[in-house]
Amino acid sequence: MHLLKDRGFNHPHSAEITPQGTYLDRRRWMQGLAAGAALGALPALAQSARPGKLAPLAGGRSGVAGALVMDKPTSYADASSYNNYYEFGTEKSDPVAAAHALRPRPWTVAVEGEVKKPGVFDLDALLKLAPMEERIYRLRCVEGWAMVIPWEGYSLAELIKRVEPTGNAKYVQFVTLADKAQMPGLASGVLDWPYVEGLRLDEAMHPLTLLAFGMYGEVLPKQNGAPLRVVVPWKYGFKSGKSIVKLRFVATQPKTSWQSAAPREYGFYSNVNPNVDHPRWSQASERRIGEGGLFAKKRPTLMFNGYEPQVGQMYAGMDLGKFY
Ligand SMILES: Nc1nc2c(c(=O)[nH]1)N[C@H]1C(S)=C(S)[C@@H](COP(=O)(O)O)O[C@H]1N2
Ligand SMILES: [Mo]
Repeated sequence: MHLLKDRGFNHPHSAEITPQGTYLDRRRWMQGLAAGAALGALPALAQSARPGKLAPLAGGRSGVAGALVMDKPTSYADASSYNNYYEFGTEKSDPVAAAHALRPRPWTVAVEGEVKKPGVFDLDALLKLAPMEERIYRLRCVEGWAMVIPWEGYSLAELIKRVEPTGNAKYVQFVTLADKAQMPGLASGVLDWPYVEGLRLDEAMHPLTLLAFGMYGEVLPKQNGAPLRVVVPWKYGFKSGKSIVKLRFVATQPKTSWQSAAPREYGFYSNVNPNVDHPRWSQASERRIGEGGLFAKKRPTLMFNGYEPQVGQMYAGMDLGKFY
């Protein structure tokens, strides 16, 4: 209940808001990408008219290679109610129930470490830093389920270029919000807080690495990482940190929360790979959320989550079993 009330929070300024007509046209195009477009368009349009929807946040279709997968998007209802966001609890249904306490404004992102131009960026400045694009990405959770989500944002490289990493910058650490007043899950010791993640600099600069502010043509719901998050589509979902407050450019491989919690299970790279199993389960196949119930057929997991043509070269010569 509180979720519906919560959806009206004041997020983008009017300049960022696209007239609803434009949004609907874009939505039709998006749905047209999916197989069975005529059928698919109906639920999406009905959904866009639901009460209490978030503020529109449109992006032009991305020209980045691989940024628009043809798969049918997961329903907004599933993508915004089946979440991993441990700061709000460890059950899939916890974030949607508890994230109302998150305050996505005012918000700043600090950039520090090995950069020539460190600083603190306000959310409003970040929203205008580069043109928003729509990206339709597969998101694969390490637990074995997957979704297809249309995001709005721009390549993280746009921000990285502006802060000018020094020659010593080899990695980026992402630090996410940890505030007990807003996040009931911090009372649990399940992970080291704040939730931290990291990428090698070339991974962070890859055009597919997205700094996302919205999804499904609206600002990000709190449970999906408002007001901004990273999305790295060829890696397991936990690499895509939500509600980012700091980027640290560093010389050595930074600590990540999941690696600290279970180093044998969660490596720094965590590229989606059907041939490298999790120690406790196979990664050879996956289940798409929203596809039939218990009897839905699993799908084979794709190397690099299907983004091998775009990202495979970054790992040439690496033993992916060792660098899992
Ligand atoms: N701060 C933070 N970011 C996080 C997580 C988290 O618990 N805390 N969970 C990760 C995991 S395991 C996944 S699968 C994705 C889920 O993103 P979604 O809920 O938007 O689908 O967010 C990732 N980002
Ligand atoms: Mo995940």
